[in-house]
Amino acid sequence: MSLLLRALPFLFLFATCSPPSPEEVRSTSLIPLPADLEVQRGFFEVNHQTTIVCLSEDSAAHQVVSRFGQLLEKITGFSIAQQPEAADNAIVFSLDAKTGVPDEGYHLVINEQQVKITASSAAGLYYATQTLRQLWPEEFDSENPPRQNFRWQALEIHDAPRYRWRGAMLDVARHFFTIDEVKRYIDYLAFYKMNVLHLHLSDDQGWRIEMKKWPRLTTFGAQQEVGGTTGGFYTQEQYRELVQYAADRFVLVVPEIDLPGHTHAAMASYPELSCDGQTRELYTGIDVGFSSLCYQKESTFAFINDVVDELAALTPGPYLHIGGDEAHSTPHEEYVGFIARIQQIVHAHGKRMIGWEEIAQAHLDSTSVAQYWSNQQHAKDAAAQGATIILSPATRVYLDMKYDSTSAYGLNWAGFTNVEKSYQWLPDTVVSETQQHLVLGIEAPLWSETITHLDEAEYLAFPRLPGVAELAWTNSNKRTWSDYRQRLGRHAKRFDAWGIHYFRSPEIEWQN
Ligand code: TNX
Repeated sequence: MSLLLRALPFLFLFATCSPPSPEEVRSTSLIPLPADLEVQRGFFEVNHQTTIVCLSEDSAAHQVVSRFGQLLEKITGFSIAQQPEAADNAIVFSLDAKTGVPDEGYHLVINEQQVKITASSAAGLYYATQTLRQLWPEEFDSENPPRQNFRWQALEIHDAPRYRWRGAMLDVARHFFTIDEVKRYIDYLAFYKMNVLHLHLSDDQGWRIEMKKWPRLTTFGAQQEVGGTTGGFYTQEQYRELVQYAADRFVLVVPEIDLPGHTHAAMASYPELSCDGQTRELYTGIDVGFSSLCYQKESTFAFINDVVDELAALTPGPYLHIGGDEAHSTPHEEYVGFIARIQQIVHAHGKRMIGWEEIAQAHLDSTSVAQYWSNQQHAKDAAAQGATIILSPATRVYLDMKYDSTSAYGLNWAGFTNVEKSYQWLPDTVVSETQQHLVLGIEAPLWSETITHLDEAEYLAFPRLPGVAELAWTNSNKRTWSDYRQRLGRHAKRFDAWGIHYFRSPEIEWQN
């Protein structure tokens, strides 16, 4: 049925009666926009007799359902019983690989009797719960929810993501972010159905993850950050906990150790990693491109091997990010040699190598991934080698770019990036049509030269991050800026409920 035909009864309803209910408004304000949404008449009321059902033996599915039940209990104040069988006044989850729902996708039906969710993976069930969260009143998502009944609009949604990589990067090296701050960032990603957190764990200014074999990387190399303030690092135990926290929210943590440039902090900690072997002070400025590990020393590769070994053991996913960007102090021949050897080391640990786009100048295996950020030719060269690609064009999705000349934080080397510019582009046009299958997805980096705490990160990430989530989830031919900006304006209440320090861009009519 065409959209117009489906909408007809409601157009009629609105023409003759009152404006749309808040429930209806929320169901047409989802971000990312679902693949297919049909708003229907009526409501499902969650009350003190509502129950929850999980029709699956799968333990991951049970975890999703239990956590959602706990969340419902917290926001309503009711005790929501779990039942074995579907019934009226129940929220029924079923996991069934045979229903034809795509991986990570879900089918959601809400009517007056029941809420029914079907998926072929636990991830799909989880994304359905994130949709349900966006459908309940904004104030239920605050620290002090009202604890009472609420209603969901009757509707039917068929949904699945366009890209399997829906990522964000946080630079915890230029300025350090605490575990609690990173967890909060993960919460935001999960709410918008993003599934990768890439952590930039080392740079010239600091090394932020404990390495048991190279302890001075953190006992010395993590002490400071940009501007000379106190830095910090994650112990392996804390990092493991973070990885688990993310996994519980279907977010994969991808660690990055930047090599062979952006390594001043490593060389300051261990002078033998540099060619001149000299002692170095920690660096607290924001220049790039001045440091390089020493290619001529075999011990450099023993170091890299140790680091990859410890990181691989901390990483459940298949990817390790090895940086590779802006190695302006590494001669070209050495750079190419570095990437080839690092790729081997990563493989030897059973992982796939990701690097910034410059790695396309080296020989890439088809398991490797190049992260495009500035030079489209690098993306094409990587694809020509059969490597896969992550799209992070700086002019669109670098969340550290200022919105305009008045922005309180951010850089502007890639130009000002307002909300519309960040949203209005076609990811499908970066590489040729025949190479689309090589595009893993989209990632929004947030570099931290100008931001010191989460509230400042929020100013840059909100409201652009939800737009990136939609670019990665929703097909380009379904999206329009005029529709998106309406929906985004209605997320202001949500931001307020969470206490997010978002930028009130004048491009958006904020509805709060
Ligand atoms: C470029 S993009 C960098 C980072 C900076 C960033 C600032 C890339 C791979 N490298 O070192 O932090 O610009 O926007």
